[in-house]
Amino acid sequence: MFSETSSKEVAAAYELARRQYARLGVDADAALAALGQVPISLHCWQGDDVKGLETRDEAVSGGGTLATGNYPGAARNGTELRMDAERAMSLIPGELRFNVHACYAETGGERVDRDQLKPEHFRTWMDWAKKHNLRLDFNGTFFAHPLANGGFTLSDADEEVRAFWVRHGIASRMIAEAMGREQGGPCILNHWIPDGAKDSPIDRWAPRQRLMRSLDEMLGAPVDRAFCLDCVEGKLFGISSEDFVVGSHEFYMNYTASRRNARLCLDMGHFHPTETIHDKISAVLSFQDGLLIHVSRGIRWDSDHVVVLNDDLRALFQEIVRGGALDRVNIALDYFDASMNRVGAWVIGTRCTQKAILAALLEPSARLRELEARGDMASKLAVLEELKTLPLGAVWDQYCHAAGAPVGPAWLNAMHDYEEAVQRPRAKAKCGGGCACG
Ligand code: RNT
Ligand code: ZN
Repeated sequence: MFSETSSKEVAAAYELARRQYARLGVDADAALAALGQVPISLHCWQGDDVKGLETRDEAVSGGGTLATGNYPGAARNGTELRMDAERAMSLIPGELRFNVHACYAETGGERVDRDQLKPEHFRTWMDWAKKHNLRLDFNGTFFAHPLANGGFTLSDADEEVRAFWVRHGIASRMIAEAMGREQGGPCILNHWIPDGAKDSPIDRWAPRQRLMRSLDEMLGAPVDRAFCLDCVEGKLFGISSEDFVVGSHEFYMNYTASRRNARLCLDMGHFHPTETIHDKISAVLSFQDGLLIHVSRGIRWDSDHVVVLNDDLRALFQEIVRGGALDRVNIALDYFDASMNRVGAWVIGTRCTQKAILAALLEPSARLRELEARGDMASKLAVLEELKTLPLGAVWDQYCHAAGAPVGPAWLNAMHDYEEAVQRPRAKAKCGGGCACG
């Protein structure tokens, strides 16, 4: 058991911290208010290791997405998934959105293929979101399907396969539009496709031409952009697409810049292993209106480890905050770890993302810019170093406390109780209900 921090303790530590930040010209109250305006989109797929809710007999490929680990207690159906997400969200302060993938459709046992999906198959998600005052985001699922097993979807040479996935893309857009309409604001719809080749394809050209055509068809379908905000996510490589990915970063950079009907999504794990995305923010936003960020953590490859407060994450939000671009980025989590309690994984990654944003908001960026412009590099560096040891934690605790979320590690008590009462018993039962196994 981790003991709770008293309100008095939180307030006293915050008061001291506030004064320390003020000495550097930082208004901690303003930073907290700004953090409260930044929604983070929680991804449904951490709760069940990207399995989805479809029933199928065929073996399907995850298209390079791979959750490893077998910690007990993963959600086995939509009801459990929502329940777990609720538990996680109760342990996180601030505004949250919820990100649903098309393979989490609930069709009441009926087999509905991906190109036939309709808003009604996400009715439960939409009602749940409304009840919990959450806005939804959405994703087409272009993997884990027999027609994706060949390694290609929107760029497949087989016209039937390509057309199927275009229909799926359009169906996803209609669903996102319906979600957006219902919530009175845009649903961020991300399209990621796994298409690529394991080994040196002779023809890298034709698949890219086909992808371009498919995207034009998909994104040309009449959908109200006030409610459905399309994004496209590039990647460097995946398992089984080590040599060639059709939808590479450069492909989508050029696609979004020339067509202007979709935004770019930058996933922190989708570049060369030592390449980070913070330097790309100002480059992209100099030309484009907005950007979707997939907050993730790769270790040696696109491993989608649970996000922690590391230098990459801090640098990313420093760039966004220094550029005054918080309102031009959408922040969505994208990782999946099956080797730990999934509620814990959600909470850790979300709270760390918020901490990184807070750390960036607690920088005296105007003063730092001025020091740099004056050529006073020693002062700039010294202030940056001073900031590293200022009490970020005390300001964060104040944020949690004010939002009614647990302070410090006390949230782990709730996670453990939930694991004992709800998640562990799942490992003993064959099924959580809602399926045909009886
Ligand atoms: C895969 C992409 C993609 C997925 C989700 C599940 O490499 O990052 O965003 O992780 O759509
Ligand atoms: Zn991603």
